[in-house]
This record gives sequence, structure tokens and C-alpha cells, in this order.
Amino acid sequence: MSNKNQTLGEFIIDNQAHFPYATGELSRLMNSIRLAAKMVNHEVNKAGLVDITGAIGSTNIQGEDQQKLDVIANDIFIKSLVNRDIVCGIASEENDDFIQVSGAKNDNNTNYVVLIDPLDGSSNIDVNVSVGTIFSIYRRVTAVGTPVTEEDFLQPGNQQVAAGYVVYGTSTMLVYTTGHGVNGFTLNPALGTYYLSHPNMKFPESGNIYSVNEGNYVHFPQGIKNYIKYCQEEKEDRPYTSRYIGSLVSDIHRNMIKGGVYLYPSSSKSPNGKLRLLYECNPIAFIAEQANGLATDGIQRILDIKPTALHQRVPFVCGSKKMVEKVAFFMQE
Ligand code: AHM
Ligand code: MG
Repeated sequence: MSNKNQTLGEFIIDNQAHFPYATGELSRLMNSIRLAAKMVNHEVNKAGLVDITGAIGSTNIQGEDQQKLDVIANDIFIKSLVNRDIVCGIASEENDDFIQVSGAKNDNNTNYVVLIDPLDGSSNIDVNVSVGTIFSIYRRVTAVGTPVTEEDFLQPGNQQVAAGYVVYGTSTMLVYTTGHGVNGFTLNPALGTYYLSHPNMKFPESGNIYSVNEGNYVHFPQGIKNYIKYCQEEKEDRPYTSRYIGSLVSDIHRNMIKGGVYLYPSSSKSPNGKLRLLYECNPIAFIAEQANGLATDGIQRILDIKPTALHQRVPFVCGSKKMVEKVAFFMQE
């Protein structure tokens, strides 16, 4: 049973038994992500200040090059997972290839791989708009004790054991699922503690927000164009409201609370859309389904797509059930 104001640490321990292989390994892994997210939050919050001190030259006080925040966030998550000896592999949107975690500190005796987009929407940083971290956790499919292979990462999203996102917004929130609903925790920055602020999050069945980059309209398939026109029609509860931050986590987070649909469709310029199946779409789709929402590429459930490459892109439609169904109807027409 969750109670409001429970800390994330307490919640993880209390809910450990939900998990089929409750050895505490997944809890330690979640704790490590929780800590890394706090460190990234600290970096994101001082983004403007770093720019000021870096304005004189491109090097910092130690003579090192100023790093971009997405690189810093990537380093923080990777170090925190590797140093705690709790994963056997990591794949990141920032790295070309996956990382085998092995060597002195790890004999490949751990069960989990993590896939991560350490700082999504990072082009928004310069203008003080919310960004996010997205993560996804799977049990490895290759034998424990051997180095991980690509097979461990190319699992369909329906095999995820946990997924979550952190939104660095007006407040910082960590939202995650282990397949037993979705819970959101808000960081109290003074204490450095996350508290359960949004228990059992659910997408409303329907809503009146559509979120899509309409600048790409001319490149969209006819079905998407028709859906956008449908959203703008004056009929029943329409026209809908258009809200697009351009920061996936924030757009999804708002739509989950208020009711809405997010679309990043294919276009004549990018036939597979923009978003990455493994680092963005699968974890968000798992959360959406756990919160009574849906996620599709227009033809099939995102979570059932069998990945073929680490950085594969897919068209993505996600949000309130009835709205996603409506988009799929237009796409298939
Ligand atoms: P990124 O991984 O390079 O940050 O790109 C992902 C972001 C999403 O957060 C956002 O929804 C989308 O790109 C916005 O793209 P666009 O500017 O094409 O609308
Ligand atoms: Mg991204």
C-alpha cells in the first residue's frame, strides 16, 4: 500500500516483493538511478550559471573543455550504474554501441541491463525549458556470468521489468513503473528526498490536447493530416488545444495528467519518425499502458515491436486511450 508523502526509498523497499525475482537487485538498481537523477538535476539547475562562467572561453577552471549537459548527464548515469556494480550492460542514446560492464568490479554476475536517454530534449536547455531523463530496465537473456551481447538489448518493450522518466521542470519529478501501475515522486530540493506526490497515475480516457510538431505538416502522411484537421474542427468537444513543448517527457507528463495525445509520426523527410524505439518509445509506452493509456506506431503496439537495431527509430503515437485509437483509425483509413 502506498501512502502519500512516503519517500521514494521507502516505496522501493515496500514494493520490492511485487517483483518476481525479489533479491533486492532491482531495488538497488532503482536506488542508483534515483541518486544519479539527483546529480543530473543539480547540473541542469545551474545550466545558466555554467554558461556565464564558461563565457570567457570554452574551458573551465581546471582547463578542461566545457561539456555539454547531455554528455555530463550521460557520464553521471553510466558512472553511477557501473560503480555500484549492479548492471551487466548499459545502452545509451549518447553512445554508438552498448557498454559491457565487466572487469575488476563485475564478473557479469548481475541480471539487468539498462537502456537510457540521459537528457532528452537537451536543445531546450539553452532556453530554460524542461528536459528529461528516460530509462528502461530488462533482465538479460544471455547466460549470467558471460558478457552481455546485443541480444540482451534488442528485446521487445513487453519484456521491460521497469521503466521511468525524470522531468526536470518547475519541480523535479521521477515517475516509474515496475508493471504495477505508475507512481510519481517529487524532489524536495532542500532535503534531496523524493516524496510520493502522484500515486497511481492514470491517463484520462480521453482529453482535449494534441501535441505534434505542426511545422512538419506538409511532410506528414495523409492520415495524420486528416487527424490534425479533425482536431481543429468545430464539432462536439473540438477544436482541441494544441500544446507542444518539444520535450517528450514534459509533453507526455502533461498529457498524462490532463488527458491528451502525443504524435511524432513518419514524414516524407524521416520515414520512421524521429524518436528512438529503445530509449524513448518503449519506456514511455510501458508507462503509458500501465497508466491506462496506449502507444502505437499506427499499425502495431509499440511494446510488441521486435527491435532490430540499437538506435532504431519508429513513428510514435501515445496518450489517452480513446485519442490514440482515433489517431490509429485515421492512419489506417
Ligand atoms: P533528442 O533525443 O535529440 O533530445 O530528441 C528528442 C526530442 C523529444 O524530446 C521531442 O519530443 C522531439 O525531439 C522534438 O523534436 P522536433 O524538434 O523535431 O519537434
Ligand atoms: Mg532523446
